[in-house]
Amino acid sequence: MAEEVLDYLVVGAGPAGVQLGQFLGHAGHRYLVLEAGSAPGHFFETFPRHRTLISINKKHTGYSDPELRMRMDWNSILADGDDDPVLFTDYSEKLFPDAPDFLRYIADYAAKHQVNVRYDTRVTRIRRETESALFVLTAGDEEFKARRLIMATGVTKPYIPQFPGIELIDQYVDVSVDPADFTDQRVLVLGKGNSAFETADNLIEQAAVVHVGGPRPVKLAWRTHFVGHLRAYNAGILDMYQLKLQHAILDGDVREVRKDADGYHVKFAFARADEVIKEIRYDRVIGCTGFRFDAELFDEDCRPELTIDDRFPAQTPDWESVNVPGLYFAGTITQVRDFKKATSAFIHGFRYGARALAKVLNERHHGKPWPNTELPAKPDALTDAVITRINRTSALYQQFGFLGDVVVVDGDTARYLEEVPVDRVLADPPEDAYVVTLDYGPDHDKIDPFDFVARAAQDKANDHGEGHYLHPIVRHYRRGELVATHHVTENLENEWDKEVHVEPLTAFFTREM
Ligand SMILES: Cc1cc2nc3c(=O)[nH]c(=O)nc-3n(C[C@@H](O)[C@@H](O)[C@H](O)COP(=O)(O)OP(=O)(O)OC[C@H]3O[C@@H](n4cnc5c(N)ncnc54)[C@H](O)[C@@H]3O)c2cc1C
Repeated sequence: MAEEVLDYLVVGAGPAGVQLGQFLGHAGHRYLVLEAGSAPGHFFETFPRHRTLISINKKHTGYSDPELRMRMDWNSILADGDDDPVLFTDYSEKLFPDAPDFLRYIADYAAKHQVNVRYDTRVTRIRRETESALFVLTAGDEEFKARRLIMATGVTKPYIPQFPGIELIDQYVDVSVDPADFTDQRVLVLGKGNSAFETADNLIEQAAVVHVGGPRPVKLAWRTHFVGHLRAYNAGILDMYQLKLQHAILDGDVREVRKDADGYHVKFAFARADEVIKEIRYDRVIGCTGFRFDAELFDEDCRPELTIDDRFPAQTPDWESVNVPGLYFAGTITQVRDFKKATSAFIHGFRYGARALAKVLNERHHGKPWPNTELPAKPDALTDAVITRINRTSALYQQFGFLGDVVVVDGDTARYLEEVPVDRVLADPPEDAYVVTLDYGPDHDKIDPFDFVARAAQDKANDHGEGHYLHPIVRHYRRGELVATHHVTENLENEWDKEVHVEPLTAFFTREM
């Protein structure tokens, strides 16, 4: 192996690395996935700690179209050229499934597709040869070489904020998950992401007081539409807070933690109240402050630049490192591209990102253009193509505003390209192009989700208006400049095939062409 030079090395056999392996293999590239664990999906052997996935597994949809079913199946990964895919919905009946079911699923996927993974192989150093620019990865006493490297390592290190006493507190990664260990205790959970609320939710019956604290106010997923914000599923503590049942949410920063025989003494600076800093006593403090990418493996001369508090690798619209050519990223670490907006942090988002990355690699390194179909550059033909896609696509539905279909017009013909990152299109814009996305309207996260007056856009032609809820948007760009936007009106059941959807769209294309 030492002397073999591969087209691609992929580090990590989580859902992203395994799926990418399948795509690379199917395209005929020479690749190898290196995985520290003994089986695929190693992350899910430990996480989520409370063993329930937050990704929806809606098995019963009433849809027969497999593409539509994927809109409700957030855990299956994709496979290129497979008409009979392995689907997670066959592994669990539960809407919020158990992590061990995902492990069974991903092992079967990897076996079915014979994904080329070397298990029990932890990469400890990544360097780049000066002359050849090859990536050289060290694992144990072996070296692996490739022209290109794809990091699909997930978030491997806890992100730990710094304040005096941080070393005294428990951490999400290894704290007890048995509520009995917290009976009648006062517990502070630090952080306001899903791991914090998952931890708090697990304790609300048994602990006397649970405070969830962090600098930013709680954001509700059903308002922001971001899956990583607080989900109704974990919101029991919010209910108890609002009903004055001891548990509470605190907005502010921990300044210091001290520990003595009486427990933990936490100096908490409240963000909103005038009391500013208050010392509160707890029996336990648990840090649930998120995770980050580990760049320490890389030698300094090929270490990727980091962003967002140094938590993630900075990436171009091609998922390439901004400072290390040939180094790409896949999986949850691609969430920097649509941070806290769309779904690249989660399987149901990055599975489409990984599929698009495979197309990017084919285009950039193997001379294969982005797959496209040709159609007449006529309003009716464009309308037909767009209406057909928006009524089926799962990729644009999940990766709202981030992936788009692109119609490139050139004289009498047009080319239709599916699922291109919107920022990639705009980075190198064609002369004349339409970008089709599904998206929420502007300020959608500022509107009360239960204010039905504000959301009355449904099924009214709103050529000039903007729906708040998920709906198709067609934007016309000339040489990268936005010249016109059309909103296809909202529909309760996401069926955009009525006259009210089709006719205004045709009129839009007629005006613009
Ligand atoms: C607490 C928590 C709960 C989550 N729950 C969900 C959920 O329910 N649904 C969902 O869609 N997303 C969830 N996520 C988001 C995300 O973690 C998962 O979608 C998924 O694990 C990401 O897949 P991945 O392939 O990018 O990375 P991972 O699944 O983390 O896979 C990375 C792989 O790389 C391997 N690896 C790392 N470093 C090395 C190395 N140096 N050498 C060799 N191998 C290495 C690891 O062993 C691992 O197998 C959660 C995240 C957190 C933090």
